[in-house]
Order: sequence, then structure tokens, then C-alpha cells
Amino acid sequence: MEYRLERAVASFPLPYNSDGTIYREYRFSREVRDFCEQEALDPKAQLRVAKCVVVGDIGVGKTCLINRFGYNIFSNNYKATIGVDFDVQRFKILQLPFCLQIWDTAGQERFKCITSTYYRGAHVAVVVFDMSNVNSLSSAKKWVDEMLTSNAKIKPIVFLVGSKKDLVSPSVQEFIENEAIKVAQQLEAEYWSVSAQTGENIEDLFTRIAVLTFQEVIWREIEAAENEKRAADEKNKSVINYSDNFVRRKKSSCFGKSKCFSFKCFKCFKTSKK
Ligand SMILES: Nc1nc2c(ncn2[C@@H]2O[C@H](COP(=O)(O)OP(=O)(O)O)[C@@H](O)[C@H]2O)c(=O)[nH]1
Ligand SMILES: [Mg+2]
Repeated sequence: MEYRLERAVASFPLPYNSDGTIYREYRFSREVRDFCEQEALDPKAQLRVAKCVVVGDIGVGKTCLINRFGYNIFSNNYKATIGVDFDVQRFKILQLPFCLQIWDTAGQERFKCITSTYYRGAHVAVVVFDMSNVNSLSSAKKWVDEMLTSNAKIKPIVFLVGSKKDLVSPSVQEFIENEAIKVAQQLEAEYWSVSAQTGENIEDLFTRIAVLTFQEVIWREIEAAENEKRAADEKNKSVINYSDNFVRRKKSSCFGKSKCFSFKCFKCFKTSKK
């Protein structure tokens, strides 16, 4: 069993198929790079952790996928439940440490639905189907719908993953991929074909998941910082307006000249109202 401490991501990972994605950037944006550069200099910078949930029909290969990525192992004899809720994998992206919490269902999908606690706060969802069983692809929409109703606040990034690529011939693969890409487009998801048995595309898939999720987390922080700045600017502006008014009103004062009842005069207006 292999355990890797941290994966340093050197370059922006590409999608599996450019038609099967809605995420079309091919590099980190300048704002994200600048923000991360500043954060990397800050010794008190927080550790960023994102939640990744894995869903799909029973037996499609979710647990094998997670174990191949996390520990580089594959076994035909997994129990349905692995006993822990999630696994943590560490990355270093743009010089910042980043953790992906990868949640396995622990057998709940047996009952065709998963509790909302599982989905709560998920940044990314991996919807798995079995390329050797086309029926499991038709369940993908159901899993996405269930997740969105349970976790409606912010829509997570969605990956549609065809597993067991090693079991299908090239012609079946082509057919399934065309179908799956159409489904991915409907679901606004990104499509990948992988095999946990051979390990094909597993590292690339999770690196892509980590980078897109990291970028999303950073964008949310940039937005929050901008909103905070805007609110502070608004507050300052209202203080300035208030003091402006005061100066204007002060200027129209008669400075206590006798018998002044001018409504324009700040002091006398107050006096005449008494
Ligand atoms: N040939 C092949 N079999 C796989 C692959 N991934 C999973 N399996 C098999 O599919 C079965 C179900 O896998 P599992 O990960 O337990 O499915 P889960 O119920 O979705 O977690 C097991 O017998 C695995 O050995 C794969 O990539 N290739
Ligand atoms: Mg499982």
C-alpha cells in the first residue's frame, strides 16, 4: 500500500475531453495567482480543506476509485462499507497546501438515496457510473438531482465519471463516451473515463478535481474580500457625507447674531423651534 504525503501540482490540468466540460480555462487566472502569491507569504494563512462526495449506484466502483487514488491499490474483494466516512488527500497548488476530503458512501447507496448530511457543504461531487453497464449512466441525473435538493445553497462542481474502462472494447468505449458527454452537458458536469483496476486516468482525474475545487475556493475568498472592502468603503462614504452636511449647515449659521430667524441658519432654526 502506497501513501503519498502531498501532491505538488506543477501545471494546470486539462479536461479529459474538451466537449465534455463546462470549465474552459486552461491556466490559473491572474487574480487567483496574485491572491495565492500573497497568501503564500502569510505565515498565519489558513489550511484550505474542500469536501468531495462520491455517489453512484451500488457496485459501479466508487470505493475502488477512491482506494486506487489514495493508496494505489485495487482489490476485487472490498466490503461495501470501509468503516470510515472520508479520506483526506493533500495537495500543494500555487504554493499553498490544500486538502481534499473524499467521502465514500459506506453502503448507503444500497437504499437508492443518501442522507443530506453526506452532501452538506460539498464543494465537488463525483457521480460514478459503470461503463460496462449502461443502465448506471441513466441513474447519473437522479444522483445529481438528489444532491442538489439536499445541498441547494451553492451548486458544487460536478464530475461525471465512467469507471471500469478496462472492461469495454474501444468501440463500446466510443459509444458510451458519446452518450456520457451528452449527459454531462445536460448536467453541467465534466466527463472522465477511468479504470481503478489499471489506474488509467485516476491521478489526472483527481488532480483536475483538486485544482478546479481549489480555484473555486480561492474565488469565493476573493469575492468575500471584495464584498468586505465594498462594505467598508460604503461605511466610510456615509461618514464623509455626514460630516460634509455638518460643514454645509455650519456655514449657513449666522453665528449667533441677534434676532436671526432664518430657516437657513442652523443655530437659529434650532432656537426658533424651541
Ligand atoms: N474490471 C474492473 N472492475 C472494477 C473496477 N472498479 C471496481 N471494480 C469491481 O467492481 C466491484 C464493485 O466495486 P466497488 O468499488 O466496491 O463499488 P461501489 O459499490 O460503487 O463502492 C468490485 O468487485 C470491484 O472489483 C475497474 O476499474 N475495473
Ligand atoms: Mg463502496
